[in-house]
Amino acid sequence: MNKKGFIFDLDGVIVDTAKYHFLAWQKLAKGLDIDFTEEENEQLKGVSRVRSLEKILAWGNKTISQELFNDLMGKKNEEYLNYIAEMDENEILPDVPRVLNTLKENKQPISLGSASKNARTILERVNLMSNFDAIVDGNDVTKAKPDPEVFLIAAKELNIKPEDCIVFEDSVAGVTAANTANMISIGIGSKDVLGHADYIFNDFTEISDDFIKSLIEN
Ligand code: B16
Ligand code: MG
Repeated sequence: MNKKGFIFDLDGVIVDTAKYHFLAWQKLAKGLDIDFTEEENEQLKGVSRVRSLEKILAWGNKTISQELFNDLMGKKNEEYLNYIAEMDENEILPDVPRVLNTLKENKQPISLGSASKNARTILERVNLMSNFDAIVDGNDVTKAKPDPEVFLIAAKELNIKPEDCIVFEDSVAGVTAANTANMISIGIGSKDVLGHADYIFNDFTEISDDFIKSLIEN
């Protein structure tokens, strides 16, 4: 049987932690007198913690000391950790377990490819650790999405060529990273946001087992 590398982003693909990132950043931004829109928040999806704060400060035209910057990063993460501490299996997005099972039944290698430094904690909370042959996250990369580094490391760990990898992504930056890595990109979300993906679905309920099998075979 053909072997492809299936790489899953975490936030917004397996679980909806994007909403917790948004809440945590929004609280912090308010404290700095910065307001940002839902549309601007799209630009923070898949983007590293450092880069996210840089963007928020730029939107508010604020410059701060390195010390305060580090302090704010710590505060944001504390806030975010409070949210994820409450997570359990109920937060896994619909039909993600079915797709993971189909891949397992067809003996396909699976990796996580997330920008988050909290990825392992989240996978443990929702009890999905054992589904992954490799986990590549924000602790393993030096360059954040849209740089393809995270996905290229995942391909290497799975021992599959980049052009034989398929990436599930909800973010603009992540789809760009997958395309740059020469992988097939599957956007999970709206066509208006992820128009540059090879395929786009609103969520995993729209992804049939037959479609997964066609990805394996072609
Ligand atoms: P952390 P993903 C990304 O995860 C999030 O989409 C992004 O909003 C966040 O800033 C980034 O992880 C870093 O997360 O602060 O937990 O290290 O979508 O790549 O799984
Ligand atoms: Mg994401």
